[in-house]
Amino acid sequence: METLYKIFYVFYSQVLTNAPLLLGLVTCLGYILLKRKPSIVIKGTIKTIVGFMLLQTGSGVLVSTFKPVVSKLSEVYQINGSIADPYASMMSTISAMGDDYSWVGYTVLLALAINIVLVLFRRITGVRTIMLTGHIMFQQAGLIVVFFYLVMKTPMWETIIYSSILTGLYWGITSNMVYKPTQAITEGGGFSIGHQQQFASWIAYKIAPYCSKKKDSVEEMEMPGWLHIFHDNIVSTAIIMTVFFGAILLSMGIDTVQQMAGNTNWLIYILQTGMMFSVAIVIIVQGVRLFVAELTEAFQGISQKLIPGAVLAIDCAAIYSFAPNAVVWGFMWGSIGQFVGVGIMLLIGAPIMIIPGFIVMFFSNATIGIYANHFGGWRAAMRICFVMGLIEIFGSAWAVHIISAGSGFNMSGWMGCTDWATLIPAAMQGLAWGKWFMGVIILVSLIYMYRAGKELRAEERAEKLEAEKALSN
Ligand code: ASC
Repeated sequence: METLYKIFYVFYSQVLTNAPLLLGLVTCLGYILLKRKPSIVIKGTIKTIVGFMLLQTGSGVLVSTFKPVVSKLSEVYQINGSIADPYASMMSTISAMGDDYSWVGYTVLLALAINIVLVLFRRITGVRTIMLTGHIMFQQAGLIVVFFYLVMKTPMWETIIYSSILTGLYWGITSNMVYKPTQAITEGGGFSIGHQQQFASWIAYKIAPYCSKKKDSVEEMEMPGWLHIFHDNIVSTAIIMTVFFGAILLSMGIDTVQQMAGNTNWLIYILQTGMMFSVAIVIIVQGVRLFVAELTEAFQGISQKLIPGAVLAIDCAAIYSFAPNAVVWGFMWGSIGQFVGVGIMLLIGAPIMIIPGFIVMFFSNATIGIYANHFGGWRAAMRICFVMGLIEIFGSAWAVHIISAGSGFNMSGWMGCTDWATLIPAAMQGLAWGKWFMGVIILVSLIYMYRAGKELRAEERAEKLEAEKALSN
């Protein structure tokens, strides 16, 4: 067992959590299975790796530029509490579990196996998506494990088994739920999203059509006169984000802004910060275009020959190039929702406070914004993301409360992303009432699978019929 774990440790620390390499290997294997020429295999692998590294560079620019602004905001407004940030939550998990953190490694391994088994039996389960967003998998499995560890106080293997079942079901089912809407957004890209807000994105996809009568997309807004310049998303992002972050920065007072700007003049710093947002989006969009094109084609090799019918579930930013305006729009309204949420908690003197973190503000709401905008237009995206922003704050406080009430341990960070402020705290609350809730979760999952399986079989029959018709013609 020890040796197996060591092998796995090398795999996860060097490959599974290294998304560019992992996806590069997937492209490479896919093209080999499709028996493509070596030049295509090499070209595709490099483009996937470089494309994903570009995406990470863009995300890095965003996080390094805007995280300090959001942190400063909580410092100036003296908000103390748990920070809604995936990496802070990972740190809390590590500090809570100490030497037992290896339980998380076992859980990732077992949960991934469960996810793959669900896909292998896809004609029964209806699940075709495999979660492959390595760094997220560790953050998520960690939080589920820490919940059992601290609140349920279950012994090692019981913790690992319960956590793996929950995590594996979450990965397989939620990424499967957004497969069809993701296909619509990417015009048949052939992949799904496996990140932190698939359930919320699915809710957005379902309710968006009812949220607004007019379905005008934020990508095709009609602008009169000089406002036409907003049609160019590089320009619109730069202007909107300069005004948005300008307002946030100035609300802290010019002295604070000048202090953050260092030797740069505060006004120029605001302008540069706003422009930087656009820079990051351009880099992300460019990177996504590179690797999505390769991965989509190469993965057919795997879904035809290795794991039949499988679909990859990858990082949320993989859909950003398909709707760059919705990214900015969703982020903006989600952050406003979060700020209002914090304001309400301060007003009512809530005993648990949540400090907004930039990663959640941006990636969760931008992603939900794309689904809401695609299926309900910009008004729906605005309304849904605003509400999701509120929920991200209240739901995170709920999660932190469940853990501290059940164990006395204060999580200094919680994930904060939308599913982790809705679905997961709900599951945790049920489990805190009793282990019998595990049965409820499994029952709900089975009902989902029964329906999804039926749908998938019908789809396959239709495809077969069509193929037969084409043959006989
Ligand atoms: C997260 C997280 C990240 C980002 C990234 C978005 O939730 O932990 O590093 O989002 O995956 O591309």
